[in-house]
Amino acid sequence: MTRWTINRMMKMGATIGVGTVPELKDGILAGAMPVICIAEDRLSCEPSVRLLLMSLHRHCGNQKIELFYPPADKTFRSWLEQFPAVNLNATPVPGAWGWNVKPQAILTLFARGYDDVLWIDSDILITRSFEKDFRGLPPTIMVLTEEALYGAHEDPNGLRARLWGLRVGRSLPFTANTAVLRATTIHINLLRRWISFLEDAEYREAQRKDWFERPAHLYGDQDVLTALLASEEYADVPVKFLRRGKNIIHFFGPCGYTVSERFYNVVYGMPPFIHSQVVKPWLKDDAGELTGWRQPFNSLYLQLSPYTISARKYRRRVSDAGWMNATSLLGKVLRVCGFYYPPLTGLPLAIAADIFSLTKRIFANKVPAMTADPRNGPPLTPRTTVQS
Ligand SMILES: [Mn+2]
Repeated sequence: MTRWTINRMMKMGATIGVGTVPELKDGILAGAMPVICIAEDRLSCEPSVRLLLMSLHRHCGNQKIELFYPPADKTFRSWLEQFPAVNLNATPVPGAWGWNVKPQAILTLFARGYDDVLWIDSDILITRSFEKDFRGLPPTIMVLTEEALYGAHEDPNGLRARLWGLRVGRSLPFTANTAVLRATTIHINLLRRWISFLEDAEYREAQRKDWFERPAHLYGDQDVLTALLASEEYADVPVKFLRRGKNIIHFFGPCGYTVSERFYNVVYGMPPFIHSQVVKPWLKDDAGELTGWRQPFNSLYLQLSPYTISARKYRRRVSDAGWMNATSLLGKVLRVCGFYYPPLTGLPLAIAADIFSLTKRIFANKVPAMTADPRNGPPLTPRTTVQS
């Protein structure tokens, strides 16, 4: 990237708040890495926070990390001393509520003088360095991940923007999943707008309902960001999607780790991020919540989770590693047959799940597709600001 390109990008940059363009520019030219931001407010999720920090340290060395973790006690604080690059904030993120914490946390760090932030969900495990994906990245680019492969994977013709009543400026190739999210001070205006939408009464009301009762644009915070990025106002924000399988595994449900993703990983190696989306194996109650006719399948599949298999590397460094064990004989057998190698453990189940979902798709194509009524939105004018 040339200095000319950066100057041009800076001219394109929208609202700049705290943090100055020259500083940001110097950082990018120097190939600086964004500061990593992690926030968790549940004591029950401390096992995943510890695993994330251990795996970050193992693969990314002394990368600067800002951790928001209000339940931090004396034991946690002394354990944390082995990671000098981690700054503990034992206070809640200002203005955050429930899951809705990401834009607030990132803006808090901007206010402290950081200008380039990489949010990582606390339910992610790092398997290798991801520096090459972020070092020296143009500051205009927002990095997100492709949503997990399930019903909400797509955002056809700016569906979420239309449901919010926004004019559609582009159609994103997938719904944005914000488990990994890079933003710079150039995106301050967008982040503030994201917060204002999260404060919307309709959104807040929807969060009190079950997932299946919520409309697509009110599922969660990432659906709101998807709507904004597809809207005319923010259609010029360049977006880079980290791809499912290649850059991240969203282990969620039977399609959480497909056969093609597994083959890709066998050939090219594991992606740097493994996301234990929705079901958290370290929470005993969560694993027990699996119900219905798919329960035995899902329970077995969870024992073969790439997150859990990869977490086993750290089992001697955690106080309770019991949840990392397989709970059934079949689970143990499949782990051994797969050589405890994440792409292979669970492969037989992934084949079955892929065949099932393919069959479902073939039958679904025979009935008219269900589409939401657009409340608003002109014909699409596709833009070319999405990279993947
Ligand atoms: Mn998550």
